Amino acid sequence: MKTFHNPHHTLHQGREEMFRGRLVPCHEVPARLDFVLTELQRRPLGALEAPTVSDAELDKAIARVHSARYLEFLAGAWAEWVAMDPANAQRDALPSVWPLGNPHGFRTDVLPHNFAARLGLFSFDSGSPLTAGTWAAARGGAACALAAANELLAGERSAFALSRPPGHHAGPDFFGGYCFLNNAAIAAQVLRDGGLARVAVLDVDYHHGNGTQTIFYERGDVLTVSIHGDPATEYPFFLGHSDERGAGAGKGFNLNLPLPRGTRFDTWHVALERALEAVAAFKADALVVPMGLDTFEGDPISGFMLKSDDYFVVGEALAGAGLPTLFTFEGGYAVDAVGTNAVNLLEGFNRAV
Ligand code: OKP
Ligand code: ZN
Repeated sequence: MKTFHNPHHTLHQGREEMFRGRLVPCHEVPARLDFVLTELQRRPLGALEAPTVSDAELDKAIARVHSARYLEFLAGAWAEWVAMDPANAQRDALPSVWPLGNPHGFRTDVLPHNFAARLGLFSFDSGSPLTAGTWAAARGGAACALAAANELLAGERSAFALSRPPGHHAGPDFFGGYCFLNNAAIAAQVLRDGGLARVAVLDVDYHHGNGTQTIFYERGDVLTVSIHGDPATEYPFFLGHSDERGAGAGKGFNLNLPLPRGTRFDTWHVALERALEAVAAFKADALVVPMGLDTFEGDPISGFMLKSDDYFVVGEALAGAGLPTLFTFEGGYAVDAVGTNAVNLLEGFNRAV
């Protein structure tokens, strides 16, 4: 399994996020990726390289998933922020006003001139600081996803897109949940555009993959499945319930498997078996796994009880789908365990293929 790592990830380094009524140091830190890299060097799974994709190919892949007005905003946001006040260069931009809109509320069709208003229009929480290097880092992550997808299209059994910031909460035109570009969705779309008829996404992060669900909700060619903390109590709260089954051509092609906070591996594993049954019934040509390691018992912001050794079993079960499989790197905030847990999962996968 080849790993494509994002050499630009440290350019995104948020200072603080709004958390329970105050600003606290960001949970999503560069060290997370460094721990995975170190563990991969200790227990190699295959070649470890930076992606080499052309700017044109990358722009095209990103634009297949995200809207033009969102991308234009994201690419220019930091320059705008600093132009407003040179002192802003020392602080990150955090949204604080949102156009809550359903069904006859605020308008989202008119693009405000005001920067803070657009920052809110294109986001859904105050936990995701936009920094000087956010765009460059996120773009580097999309490049990893694209390179990994190309690897599968070339006939490889698996590939790993190792990047941060994560991606699965980012939607067609919004950021949030530490995510800016949806790497898993970009990879899935590249696989579709490369000729695969059906692609399944199986999200194993603790948090519901709301961005990915929204991107593919009305499509029957990409199955989205997510196992996550019940949104009744867990972030992102407003999506991820079991009655969300897709709409239009996508009806029947979204599956949510919410589990209560405190869930242990035996119960979690039953949900994984159900998820894999759905993937098999869909007759997918490839599998994309947004790999969050925040299901770990030691995770500081999550509530499942998986142990490090359980990730070997998760990897083995995923390999059992028998599909070309692409992993992205999502959550996992018990920083000094995230490398072990990620490589355990991937090693479990490798052993079983
Ligand atoms: C990202 B991923 C809101 C803070 C809530 C957000 C958790 C994002 C998890 N002010 N925390 O799915 O691991
Ligand atoms: Zn998560």
